[in-house]
Amino acid sequence: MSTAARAAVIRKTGAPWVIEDVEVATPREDEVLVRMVGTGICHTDMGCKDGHFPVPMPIVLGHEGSGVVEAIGAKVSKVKVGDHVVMSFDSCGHCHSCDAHLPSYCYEFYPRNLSGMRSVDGSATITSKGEALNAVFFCQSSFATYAVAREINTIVVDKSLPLEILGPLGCGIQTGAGAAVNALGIKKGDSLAIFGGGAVGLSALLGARAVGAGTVIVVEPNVGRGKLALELGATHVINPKETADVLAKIKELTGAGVHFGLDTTGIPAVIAAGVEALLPNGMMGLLGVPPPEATVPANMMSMLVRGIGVKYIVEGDADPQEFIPRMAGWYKEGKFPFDRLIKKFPFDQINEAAQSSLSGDVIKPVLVF
Ligand code: CXF
Ligand code: ZN
Repeated sequence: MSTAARAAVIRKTGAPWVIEDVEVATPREDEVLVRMVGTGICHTDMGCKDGHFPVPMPIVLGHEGSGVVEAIGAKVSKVKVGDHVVMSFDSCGHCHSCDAHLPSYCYEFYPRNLSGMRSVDGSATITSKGEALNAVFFCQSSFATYAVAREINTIVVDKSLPLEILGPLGCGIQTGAGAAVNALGIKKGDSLAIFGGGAVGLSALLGARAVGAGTVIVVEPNVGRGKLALELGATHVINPKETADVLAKIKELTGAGVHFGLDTTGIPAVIAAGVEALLPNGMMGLLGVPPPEATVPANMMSMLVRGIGVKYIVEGDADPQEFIPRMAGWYKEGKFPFDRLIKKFPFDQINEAAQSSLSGDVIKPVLVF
């Protein structure tokens, strides 16, 4: 028996979201049915909608969902009906990366998260008047009032937390904070330069602060976002519209440079400056979506003599089952105020919410149901 629901559907690349009446499938043995309470909008949703990432149409996007478990499959053992949950990305659970607790590098990451149908047999989890929709986006397609997820990407959270706003812990916030804490391994006193003060960059700042980083510089042209970065614990903000030589400014502020850099812009010239701002043995983490033909712009001799590393980081190197409760714990302790990044919108205002993020007015829109 399916569940009647409403879903925001994209029928053609670039078209706006249209909310339709749909049917959501009964969960299979390793799946759960979640009544959605909130869902963040991530830049990847907008990139898929507008054709920057190839995804099949028609599609139900959304991959930062939070909600209440309504039903579970026969083999689900860790998640129970009534649990409050956050949904994250799917992984196979048994490849070399999954065995190493690095599921964001799962060898099946793309078919499981971006193909739109169940990877095991190509079946659909949402239909619209009998027509199959692509609705296994990040194994949740959370722009709908109900979602089917697998137990492996469903994370049980503390019921005392504000469930409506927890969804972004499943992607954007995990991506930024995890990049700083897990991938770069920032520790007490380490210095970091973050290029871009959007949801991912500011989450990296929050993560760095939670583990006691020293100097944290945020490079961001939007004045409001720069101000927020200072309130959230950045030691310095550089506005590249007002500072002609950002690299020289970082060196001036720090004496010689920073231990770590994180780029959220995907802009080659920004990455080149970031690499030059690193101290010896420094590591530059890349998170931004680049133009399709872009190549890494760093000078190799300059990297060689300082032993510099450059790495693309997916989903903050996080194992969501471990890292989401860790971030939630920091939030409860008052040292990870990710709620400051969020503005809530009713589900029906999905197009306006996405626009508010693209224009820079809102950092992390969250749709509430
Ligand atoms: C995405 C970014 C592009 C590669 C796949 C994972 N992360 C989340 O939005
Ligand atoms: Zn995302």
